[in-house]
Amino acid sequence: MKQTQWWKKAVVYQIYPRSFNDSNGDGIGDIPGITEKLDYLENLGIDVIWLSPVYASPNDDNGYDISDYRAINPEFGTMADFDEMLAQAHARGIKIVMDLVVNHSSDEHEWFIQSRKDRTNPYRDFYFWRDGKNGKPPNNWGSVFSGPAWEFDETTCQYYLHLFTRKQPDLNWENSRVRGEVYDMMRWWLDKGVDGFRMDVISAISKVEGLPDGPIEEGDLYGNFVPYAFNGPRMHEFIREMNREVLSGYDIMTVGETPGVGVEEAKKFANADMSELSMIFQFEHVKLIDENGIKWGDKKICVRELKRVMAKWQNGLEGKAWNSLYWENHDQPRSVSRFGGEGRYWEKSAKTLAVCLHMMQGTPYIYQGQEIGMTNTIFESVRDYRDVEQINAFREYTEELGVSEEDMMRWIAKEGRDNARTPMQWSGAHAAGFTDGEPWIKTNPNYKQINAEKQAGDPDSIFSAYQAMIRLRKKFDVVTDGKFTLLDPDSDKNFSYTRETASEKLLVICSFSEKPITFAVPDDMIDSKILYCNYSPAPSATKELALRPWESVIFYKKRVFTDK
Ligand code: TEU
Ligand code: CA
Repeated sequence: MKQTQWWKKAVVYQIYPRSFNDSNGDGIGDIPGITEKLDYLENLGIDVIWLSPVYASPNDDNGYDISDYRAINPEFGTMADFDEMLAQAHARGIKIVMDLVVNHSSDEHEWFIQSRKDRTNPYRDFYFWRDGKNGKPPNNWGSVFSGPAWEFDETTCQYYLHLFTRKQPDLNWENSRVRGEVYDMMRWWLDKGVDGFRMDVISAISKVEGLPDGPIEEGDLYGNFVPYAFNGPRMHEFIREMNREVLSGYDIMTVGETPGVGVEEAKKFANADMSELSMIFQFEHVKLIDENGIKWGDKKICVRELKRVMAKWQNGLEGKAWNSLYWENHDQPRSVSRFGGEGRYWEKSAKTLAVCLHMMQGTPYIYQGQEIGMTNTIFESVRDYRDVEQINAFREYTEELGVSEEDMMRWIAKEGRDNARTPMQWSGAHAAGFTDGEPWIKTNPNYKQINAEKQAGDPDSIFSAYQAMIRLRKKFDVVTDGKFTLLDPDSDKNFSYTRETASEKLLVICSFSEKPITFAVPDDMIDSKILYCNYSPAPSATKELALRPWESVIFYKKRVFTDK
């Protein structure tokens, strides 16, 4: 199959189905609800939908715990609804990429049900079963969602490994039967016509033999599994095998979710030779807030650091591999709250974040609601939480680690995943127009001010800014192909860069400041043409450019050559 790399020119929109649009009033977003909104997405201009999991699941982690990889969760609809959505999307030229969650399954998957029955069951080795050590788990690893990464099972008196919740047992990729089953299932979806996969924690599928104890920091309850579970010895071997067995047979897009992966590993994962995946999601820019790998705290993001990380990835993969570009997803807080300015500069900063991300090299991702500037929510009580990570972390921090409830409420409001999972704000009607019933999670109280209905027809809206960024990408090849150079790396006030090819050059200037600042336009871009500004009137490209708070400007120039 010829691999056309169409995804280099594409813009992806992520849907978290549970929170997107409810068609039948049960308070849970569903597949017919997505089909209803395809016109909205076509109008936005996106090319691809990445659909968070819609498979059968007991929902311990909202669908990231799958009990049947070939069935649709009845809460979301039927397989016929899925086929209809796929056909309707394709009719509009929109592709659909599925979430592939195969580092682990649900404990209610048939493989695990078999596996836990007895030590000699043919499925036993589909998972990691180990004896305990003196009444304790086999090693000191902690789970991502609090507590130990091991669960004792009385049926056979052994422990099984789960890097995430105890209802998400890790699949044993060392077993070639596991890999064979996964590849079969992938071909089944691809033959149905889906356009690719986003691969959940794919950097964790190879674990170091012997599963050694992880390093443990003072004050920590558990050891860190990262050195032994991420970037494992056989990771690239498995992905290359998957590529040969499955991916190379289709002209699709693949994106690996790869926490813990740096530029060097990424060059293998997303190599231009197409031997592994199309691209990966790196985590460095969204982990800048973490201290010692821990996301709960009061640390602030520094613009200079953000620029350094983004530039490192832009330059590091240049000509060798392909970047993905994202500020948000269903695991991250809202970008306007995290990197921008809520309040007075909400709109300007949301637009500037759009400009800053979409003019970089790579495939941009828009998370549902980002295109209208949805913000972090307000948690009045712990009972508002739905996310297993938040619920467990609140308990662990306040009960075992001596953190005050007040601090933990504040940290979760800042970094918690439920910020991204409040219902999509369609209108100012009941429950933001998301459902006629009671939503499964509270609506962000600001839906009367921030909603899609208000913005979709307004040429000055954040929505229109996203449309404009998508149009620019389609119109100017330099947005896809241009080499990235960061300008003014030491400034904490602006995030600016150029993109250039042999025939075109872009200058992208983004103020990340609430105060007026000035910016020195490089000589060769003085008097260049303006393509976009989030203020009017737009400035012209003079040597000393005065930028208004959170102003963003894009200048463009065709390059002129003289024959030698
Ligand atoms: O996330 C994997 C992951 O390592 C992190 O993004 C992590 O969930 C987050 O940082 C916790 O703060 C993927 C999915 O995107 C996530 O929704 C799932 O919960 C997780 O895998 C398990 O499937
Ligand atoms: Ca529903």
